[in-house]
Amino acid sequence: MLVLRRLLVTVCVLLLGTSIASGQSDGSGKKDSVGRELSSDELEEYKKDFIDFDLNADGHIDAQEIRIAFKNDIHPRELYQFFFDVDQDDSGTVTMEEYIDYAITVEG
Ligand SMILES: [Ca+2]
Repeated sequence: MLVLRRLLVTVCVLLLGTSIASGQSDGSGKKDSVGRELSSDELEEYKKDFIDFDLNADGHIDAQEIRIAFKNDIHPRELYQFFFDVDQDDSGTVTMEEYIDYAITVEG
């Protein structure tokens, strides 16, 4: 009985997820706890995050800026992994767009 309940819940979540993902977006960015639609609050938060990292405010986060932000308390492998995950065009730096895309997948 419990398993069935859990399955049903899972199916409901999946259905909700797909209908939101494939559903027509009205572009208003309405907040939904299940959906991946980004609220403007979240977007602002990610933007602020990005700006905190982007020390010289050139619109790109580079490895040096991340090292400084983490006060050198980041393993080179972690740094490499971060860029591997986030730097979609392999430019060696992270743009705000790339950062937000990444933040959405991690948080969602
Ligand atoms: Ca920068």
